[in-house]
Amino acid sequence: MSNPPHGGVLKDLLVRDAHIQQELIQETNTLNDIVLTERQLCDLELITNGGFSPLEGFMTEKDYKNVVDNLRLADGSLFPIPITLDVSEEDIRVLDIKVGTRLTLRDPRDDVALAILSVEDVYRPDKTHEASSVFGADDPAHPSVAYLRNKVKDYYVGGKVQAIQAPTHFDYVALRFTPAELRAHFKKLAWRKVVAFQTRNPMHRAHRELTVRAARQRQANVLIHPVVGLTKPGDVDHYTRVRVYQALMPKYPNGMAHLALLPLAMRMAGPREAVWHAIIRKNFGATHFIVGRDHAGPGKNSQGKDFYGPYDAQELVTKYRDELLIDMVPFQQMTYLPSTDEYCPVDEVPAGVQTLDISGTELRKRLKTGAPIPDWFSYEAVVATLRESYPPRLKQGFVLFMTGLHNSGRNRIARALQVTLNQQGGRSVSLLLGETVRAELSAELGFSPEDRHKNVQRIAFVSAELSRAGAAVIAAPIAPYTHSRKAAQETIQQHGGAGGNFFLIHVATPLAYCEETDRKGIYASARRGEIKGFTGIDDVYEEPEKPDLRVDITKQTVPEIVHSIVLLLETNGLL
Ligand code: PPS
Repeated sequence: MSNPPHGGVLKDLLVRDAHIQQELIQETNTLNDIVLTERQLCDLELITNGGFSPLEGFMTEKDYKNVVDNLRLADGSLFPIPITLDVSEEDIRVLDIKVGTRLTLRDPRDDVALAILSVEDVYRPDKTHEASSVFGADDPAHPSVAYLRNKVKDYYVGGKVQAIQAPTHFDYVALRFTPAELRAHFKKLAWRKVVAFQTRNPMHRAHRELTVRAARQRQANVLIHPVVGLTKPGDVDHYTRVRVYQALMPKYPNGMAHLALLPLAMRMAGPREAVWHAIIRKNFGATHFIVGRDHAGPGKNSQGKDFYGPYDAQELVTKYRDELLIDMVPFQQMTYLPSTDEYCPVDEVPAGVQTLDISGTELRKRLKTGAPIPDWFSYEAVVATLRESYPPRLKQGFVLFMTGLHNSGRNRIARALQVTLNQQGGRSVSLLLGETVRAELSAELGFSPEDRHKNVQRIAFVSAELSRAGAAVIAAPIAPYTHSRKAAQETIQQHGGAGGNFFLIHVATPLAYCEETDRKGIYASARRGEIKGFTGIDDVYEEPEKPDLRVDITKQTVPEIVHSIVLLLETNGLL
């Protein structure tokens, strides 16, 4: 028998409202729409499938205030995190949002109508108070405080929802279970005790040992219940993580453990989040819940200190144990004992016994350099999966972004470099010369500041896509403006794949030389005013202040310059 849901009744709105689905769909044609944000979408999925029972919608002001101040809904039920639907003043006006309005809530990915909200109130939250009460400090170093300040709109709309359908997922569909489905699954397997394990990270041997230990202690089965909604920015993407979990599952004794994905938008609220996680796991039918060290902690605050104490989460869950009715299995950090080849909680290590650990930072470093990751730390299949997503630097793509005046030697260097990198092999090499891009991608653009900016951003977009696929990209536009180069750098670092390898090379050949040696006479035309807004003549070239490399063909030969770029790549572990 699964654990009863929080509040006693599973609020599976999808099942409850299935019989009126057609009427609701009809009604959406007559209503205004709110297209949900990614976070609201995650929240709605768990509201409608009962993961957030006893919630039946987004919180009204009364519930919200009580949750923020007392971790309770207005009716007194324990609920530690505000689940709110934020809208702007303009939304309120344009969508005519007021008490009694019905609104269609739509999936931002495919525009499908997922639910209808009946507005009970519209209110302006005190975000500063929310930040300090819920997250412990109004400190933007906390990702949810930053989110609250920068992304959350100024008003909240409270009200119950009627479910039309669950969001459609295309990834790992077979691993996604609603609370009702998971409960049915446990029943089918005759699992009476289920210890749930929450994670937003890849799992290694320590996690397998910890969960098996928990199962042994409580004579229970294990539910691996990782979050695949929104986690902390910078986390390993969920595609990679799920492949890791899939690689790990066969390491459990047959029939001991089950993997199910949770579409939760985490808030990284530490202790409050742990209580929330416990409630959610209870709704999914678990009887036990593992709370480890620094559960759902967001890391350091702006003073460089941890936001929460390492065991604050365990303490808060303990405080509410009588209401939670899901047993916490507290855990200390696990550590490896080489002498006996086993894992053990740090507080149980016998005196004088040697221990081994690999920190997250060290693991990332080893993945980056391709250095070995020992068997005692992880499993071959897990490491292989991670290495696929985090190729060592030798296999990562990169972008060499060469900026400089017309006829500065940019194109000659870029072509020579293309040949050198092709000779080296190992990566596909893409050359994006200014003139090629102008002909193939930006044919309709001119040379106004706006058009030049657009042109450079298109180059950045293509470079990032190629680099993410592992290519060596040589981009060589004039790119005369600092802000354009900066934006290009950001795009490539964020979207250019593992490493986000971007190098700015300033071809700093002096204008006089560029002009003197310009056989095609373009500078001469510009001087005569036949070409307007020409870089270096009557349009600015803003010199990069801190390029990764500055070269000049009046001081070095092209082979020397190419060699200095090769050395730059080598120094960065890319060749
Ligand atoms: S930008 O500013 O980065 O968008 O310029 P880019 O696309 O690299 O310029 C490509 C070539 O266009 C020729 N051209 C001009 N350059 C600068 N200013 C003006 N007004 C202009 N009009 C045409 C220029 O010769 C560039 O050629 P390369 O050989 O790439 O330097």
